[in-house]
Amino acid sequence: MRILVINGPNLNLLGLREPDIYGSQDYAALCGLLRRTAQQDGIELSIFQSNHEGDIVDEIQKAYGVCDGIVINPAAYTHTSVAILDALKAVAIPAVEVHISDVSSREPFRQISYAGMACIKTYAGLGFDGYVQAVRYLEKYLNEKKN
Ligand code: CA2
Repeated sequence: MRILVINGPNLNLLGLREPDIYGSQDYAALCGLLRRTAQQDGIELSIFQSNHEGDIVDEIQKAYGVCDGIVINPAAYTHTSVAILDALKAVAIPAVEVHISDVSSREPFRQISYAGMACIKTYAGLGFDGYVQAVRYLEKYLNEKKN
């Protein structure tokens, strides 16, 4: 099983500021957690981060026919990007949306998620653990689909 994790703009700076919202661990710690999860579960996992909308669209397109599932935190593009929504719909790879913070209790402009409209599930407000839960949800979903 191959799962691709995509992180959007500024998530590479995790740990630098706003620890009350995003925690104090850095991006390398998030990648380490994801790699350990993949090793424990015996899955192939790749991680991609970009600050550029088009690069995220390209990565989603490249996953077509290669990856079984996508975990995506589009960060600020969550609330603006129809292009990422369309790419997720175009490849039709089961995708799970993750947000470190509880976006539902934040500013009004964070209440819309375009990418979420193409996702089978959303985890928000669970910190880094939301990514682990998203990977595990996808594993279960894909295994059940196989049988
Ligand atoms: O809660 C999340 O995971 C978000 O996707 C994070 C985005 C935000 O725009 C979304 O509304 C919710 C922002 C990521 C910015 O990360 C930072 C990294 C270092 C310092 C400050 C912010």
